Amino acid sequence: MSAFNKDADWLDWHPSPSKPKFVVPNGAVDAHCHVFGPGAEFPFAPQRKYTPCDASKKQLWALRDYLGFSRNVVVQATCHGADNRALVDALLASNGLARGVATVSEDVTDTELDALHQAGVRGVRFNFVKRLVDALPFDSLKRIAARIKELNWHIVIYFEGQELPELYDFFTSLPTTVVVDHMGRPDVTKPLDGPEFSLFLKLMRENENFWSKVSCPERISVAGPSKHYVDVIPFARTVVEQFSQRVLWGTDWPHPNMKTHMPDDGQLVDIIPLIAPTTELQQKLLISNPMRLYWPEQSIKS
Ligand code: 0GY
Repeated sequence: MSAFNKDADWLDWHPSPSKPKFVVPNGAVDAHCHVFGPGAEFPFAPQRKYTPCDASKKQLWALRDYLGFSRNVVVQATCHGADNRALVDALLASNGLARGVATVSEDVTDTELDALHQAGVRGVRFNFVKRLVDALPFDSLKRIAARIKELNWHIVIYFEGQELPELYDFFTSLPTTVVVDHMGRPDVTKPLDGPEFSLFLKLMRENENFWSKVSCPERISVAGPSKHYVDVIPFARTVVEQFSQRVLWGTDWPHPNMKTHMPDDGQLVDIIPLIAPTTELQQKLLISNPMRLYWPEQSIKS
C-alpha cells in the first residue's frame, strides 16, 4: 500500500519490460531517470502538480541491471519539489553508481549545497514546462546559476519546442554548461528542417556550453510504440550526429505523466542504435559524455 493515492489516470511503470536486443556497452549511463518516494518514506511535495505511484531506488537499480546499464543520473522530479531527500537517499545508497540533478530554491544555504555535492549532485534542474510549474523561474535560475557555477555544476532545463523563441536569449545568457531535456521536446509533425527545430539546432551549434538529452521518444512521438517511435528518430539522430560530444541518453523511468501509454523500457533501449548508428557514437552517447559531465574524476577522454 502506498502512503499517497496516485492520480486516477496515473500509469504505473512497466512491470516486465522486454530484454533489449541492443547490447548496451559496458559502463553505460542511464542519464535521465527519477525516483518517486516511496511516499511513506519521502512524502511528495504539497505544491506538486501530480501524485505518482511509488518508484524506489531498488526498483531503479533492478531496471539498470536488467537493461545492462552500469550507472544512473537521477533527476529530481517535480512531484518532490525542492525537497531532495529521496534523491539524496538514492545517491548515497548507490555505491557511487548514481549521481544526481537536484531542484533547489533560492533560500538554499551554502552548507546545503555542499551536502548535495557530497551526496553526488552535479546539477540543478529548472522547469519551463508551463503545466509543471506555477511561474517560469527566470529570476531564481539567474541567482542560483551564479552560485552553482562555483561548484562546477550544470543547469538542466526542461521546455517545449514552441516556447524556445521567447526563452532563447535568457537561456543563452546562462553562465554554466546547460543540458536540455529531451531535445526541447520538438513537435515531430513539423519538418526536421523547419523553423522550430532549426532554432534548437542553432542553439546547440552556436552555444558550445549546451548539451542535449536525446531521450523520451515516448513523449515526443505521434506514431507511438507500435511504430517504434519512428517519427522521433530523424530528430534524435540529427542531434547525435551533429553534436556527438554533447549528447546524453536516458530511460526517463518511471516515466512521469505519461497519459497515452507506458513505454516498455527494453523497446526504448532498442531505439539507441537507430539514433546512434555507430559504435563510436554509442560510446560517446552512453559512456564518455555522461562520464565527463557526472564523473569527471573517472572520465577517460574520447
Ligand atoms: C520528464 C518529464 C515530465 C515530468 C517531469 O519532473 C517531472 O515531473 O520530469 C513531464 O511531465 O513531461 O522529463 O520526466
